[in-house]
Amino acid sequence: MIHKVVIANRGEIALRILRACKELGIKTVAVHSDVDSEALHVKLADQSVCIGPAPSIDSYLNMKAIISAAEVTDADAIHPGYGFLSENAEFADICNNCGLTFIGPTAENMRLMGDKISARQTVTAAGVPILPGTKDGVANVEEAVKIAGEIGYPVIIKATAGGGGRGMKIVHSPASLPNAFAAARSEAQSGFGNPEVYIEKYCERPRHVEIQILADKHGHVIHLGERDCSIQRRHQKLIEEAPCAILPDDVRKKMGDCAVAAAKAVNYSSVGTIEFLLDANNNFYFMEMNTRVQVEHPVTEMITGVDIIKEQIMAAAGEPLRFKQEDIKINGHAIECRINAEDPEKFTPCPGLINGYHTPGGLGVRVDSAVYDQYKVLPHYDSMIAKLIVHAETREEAIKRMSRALDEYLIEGIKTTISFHQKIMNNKEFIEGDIDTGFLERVKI
Ligand code: MV4
Repeated sequence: MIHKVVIANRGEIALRILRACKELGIKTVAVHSDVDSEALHVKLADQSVCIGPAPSIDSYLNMKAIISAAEVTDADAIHPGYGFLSENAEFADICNNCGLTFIGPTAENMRLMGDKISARQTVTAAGVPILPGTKDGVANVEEAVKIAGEIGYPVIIKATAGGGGRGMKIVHSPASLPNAFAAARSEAQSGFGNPEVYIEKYCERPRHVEIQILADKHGHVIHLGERDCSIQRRHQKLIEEAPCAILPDDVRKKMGDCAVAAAKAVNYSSVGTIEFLLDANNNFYFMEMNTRVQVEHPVTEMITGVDIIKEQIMAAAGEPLRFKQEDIKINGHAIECRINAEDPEKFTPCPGLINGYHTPGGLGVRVDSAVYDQYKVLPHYDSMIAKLIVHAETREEAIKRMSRALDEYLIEGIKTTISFHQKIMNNKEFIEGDIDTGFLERVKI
């Protein structure tokens, strides 16, 4: 078993991991930057180590400092959380070479799924549907024009080394292809250090539906159902829910089976997510795999009762999965609102001192956060300060419960997105479940 974990992250996810470790009887080491010494994850951990100055590149991304923190505290494992080093295959290799258990998938899993072309090829071989597109990278603009003509417009150009929507180009006609192709390659080079791009049929107004995977080191893979993450703005998810309001049971079953097949195809271990696009006719297509625990994992925890972080730690320790697929039952409906320290109209960051704080409570309400009264939200890091999660029997009740909980949530001294979420909970289309990834561009909030 694992005895002591270094939590290589900050904020609510560091706290989430710390809580799972405590319940498992595992000691915790917080690492933190110079400016994070008052952070809750530092206060609640058994030990803490300062790993560098405020900029992430010098602290939360500083591999040497994090490995040293594990060595000086005699820890035997590192949990990377999400973001930062969580999908860095080199870091996973370094952990293993230093005799530390990386609580996540193998470096090989990350490399295979991090390369979007190899991911497409691997899941296709496992029978998972993908959108029509190129099998390999597209080398030049002549080839791009030819392929796009065959697929039919609109098409989307994506970076092989990309992900999460960055650097994508939608192309509606042959005339605009050359410029878009050149721009996509140059953005791929500057953003990911690799200019290679590929082309897919562009799916209009899709829903973003993803399946939570749980896999151990013995070849067992199960899924915990789906989440609908369509409410997003510029590739930043803002609201997630589980299950998806409109997914027919037969499609749900197929999507779950495909996600398990995709994970098995790469011999995956740990928790992970298979992202799909769902079109208006309920056809679904593989988009990418996230080889980490995700921000929105709590909605799945609420409807399955499974502690995803505990399972992830136990899987990393080599324990076989405690559940079979038939043990997983979906119960009710859960919604998560990401509350950011931002201007609720412009979505620009608003760091500063929290001067008055009260969290909502009551049946079916969960707050995952690392802020407190008189806490200073820092400008150096992500602006998400809390996740408000509710659980109820039906979607309708969950929306009402979220609205009630948002009303109770008091955060003074800084601007937050609470009022934005309140408007969504009262939006007719959202209430009717009529959502897709274009929702926030289309609907006047
Ligand atoms: C697409 C797409 C439409 N057609 N691919 C965005 C995130 C990255 N994983 C891929 N993304 C998309 N890929 C095809 N062929 C639309 C998106 C997309 C999107 C997907 C999920 C959630 C929000 C989105 C917002 C804009 C575009």
